[in-house]
Amino acid sequence: MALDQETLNQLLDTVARFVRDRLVPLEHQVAEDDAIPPHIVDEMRNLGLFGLSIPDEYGGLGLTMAEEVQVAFELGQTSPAFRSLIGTNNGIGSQGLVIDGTEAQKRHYLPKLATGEIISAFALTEPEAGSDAGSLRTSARRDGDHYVLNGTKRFITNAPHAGLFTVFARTDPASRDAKGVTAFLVEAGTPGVSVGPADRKMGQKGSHTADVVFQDARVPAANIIGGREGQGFRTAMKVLDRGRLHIGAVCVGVAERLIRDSLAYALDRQQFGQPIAEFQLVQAMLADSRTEAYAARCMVLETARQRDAGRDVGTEAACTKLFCSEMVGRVADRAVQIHGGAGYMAEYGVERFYRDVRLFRIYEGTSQIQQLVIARNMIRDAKGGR
Ligand code: COS
Repeated sequence: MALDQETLNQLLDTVARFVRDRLVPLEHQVAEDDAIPPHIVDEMRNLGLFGLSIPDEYGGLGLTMAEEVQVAFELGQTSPAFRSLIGTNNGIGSQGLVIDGTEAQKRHYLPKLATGEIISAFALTEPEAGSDAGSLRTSARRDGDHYVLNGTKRFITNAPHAGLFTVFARTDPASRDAKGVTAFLVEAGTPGVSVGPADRKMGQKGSHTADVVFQDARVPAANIIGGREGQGFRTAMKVLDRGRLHIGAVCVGVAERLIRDSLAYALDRQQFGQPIAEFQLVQAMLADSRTEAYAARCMVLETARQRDAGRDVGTEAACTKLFCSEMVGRVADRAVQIHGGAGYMAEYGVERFYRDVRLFRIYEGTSQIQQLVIARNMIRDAKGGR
């Protein structure tokens, strides 16, 4: 149920202040140390940030999508690594359970995810299965009341911190496509589950990804999300539809931050006897960035409202992810350009954002996958399908 406007405004204001006063001053340190200080993680827990999207009957804030994206606009105003830590519990790590889990599964796990007591991760991608997620090879063989999992998952966000994985594995060995895939809830301590060393990445330092390896890991049959085999791929797609909208909102937040910093710099930096903001070629970059960020914000809000109204927004979520992630790439590029030499230097932080935002065009579906989803849905609709 939607919050009343005053409560929502209070929440947005609290998050904005937390970002400005607590997170922004730590951006450089987090990138240098490749770690978020534990006291900041505790503060995030106390603010309820791990449970934004988890229904209130399971201990979360139960935000609607339209409310959640507004929080994401605020969280986007700082290094994406901070958002990434809470991102999986609110998004891909919990939503499979929220959308398709059984009541018992929800009662068991969601309260701990909502408080951040456990961090969750979404284990879909594999060394040989990225965009073609339906071709995944991790196997789950039935053995009495258990399934035995074998395989490797790759680039799994928050894997080094996770207490719970949503793992997509093939239960039908005869299948090669999406139909034979099942989603399992796998606890990190399960014998046979191991996490590799953290990957070294281009950006988003402080957020960690790693391989997750399953070697004869025995998982109770009761941990199949929703209790039925063969539903896993659909669950993954539903989770990603939602996740793509959230990522779009984060892109808007980052873009707005970069535009603010670029404008402040352009007003301050003097060349040829005046602030560079007075030059029309600089103004054009500021105006293009502002226009695109505004368009992106409107797309996110409209799609979120449509989703809250119960519409299938698979196409619109893909449009939003595509536009917002490409948009923030252009905005970050212009931010570097407006900052000139300073934009290239680490101490100003703009180059860090430039590297950080590159990921948005890749994860939760590349731009090319979004294009493919949009066009396929257009063709399906034209033919009178789903
Ligand atoms: N919501 C619900 N169900 C969906 C769906 C959606 N958005 N999209 C697809 N499905 C269902 C289909 O209806 C189909 O079910 P039926 O067989 O019962 O009809 C099933 O899922 C398989 O769908 P499809 O045939 O479209 O699967 P494909 O293998 O062709 O793959 C793409 C589709 C490419 C869109 C998918 O693999 C994809 O999104 N890849 C990118 C993965 C990704 O984002 N990875 C990032 C890693 S997570 S950070």
